[in-house]
Amino acid sequence: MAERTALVERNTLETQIKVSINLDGSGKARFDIGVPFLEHMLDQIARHGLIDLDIECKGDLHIDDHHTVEDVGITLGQAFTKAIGDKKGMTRYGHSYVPLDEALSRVVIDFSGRPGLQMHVPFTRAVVGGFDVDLFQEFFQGFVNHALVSLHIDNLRGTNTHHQIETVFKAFGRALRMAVELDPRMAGQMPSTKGVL
Ligand SMILES: [Mn+2]
Repeated sequence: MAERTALVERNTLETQIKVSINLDGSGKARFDIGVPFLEHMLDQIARHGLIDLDIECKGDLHIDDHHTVEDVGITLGQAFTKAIGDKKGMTRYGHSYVPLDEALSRVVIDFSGRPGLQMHVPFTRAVVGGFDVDLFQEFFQGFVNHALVSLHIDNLRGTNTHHQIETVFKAFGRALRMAVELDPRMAGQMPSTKGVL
């Protein structure tokens, strides 16, 4: 099996980012981003997706977290596209429900080749861990636009904001794992009757 790894660098005047990824990893993670709550969430993707992730970002945090969060999402999406390659033998679809105490979220993903985001998370607070929760939409939109996926995110219930978003990221990690998994019964075929994705 070819290694499904990628290293992507993305440099703008606002952020300089390096993302290294291994889709068939064990959940090893290292982050040097400077936004601790985002790092805590990215760690969920690695751990629950069993994806190795190493992300460095020097961003314009003196302005706010916006460019950093959005651009990490973009670069992570680019790294997925590169690591996945031609999608032959890949499961393609993934979904997961994850609870955390009172909170429950569902994430459904399709590596369709077409970007689309439906994110329905009724946050009970505007800020969590010093982090502006509006930015999660920016993160996922950046990811979707560059990983070329349909992504449906629903927080079904929850009153604690930390729990609401942590269940989203854990479910996202598990849905990713399912979707990128190579299915030996597919014997290298494309997961589409069109023959391309
Ligand atoms: Mn937590």
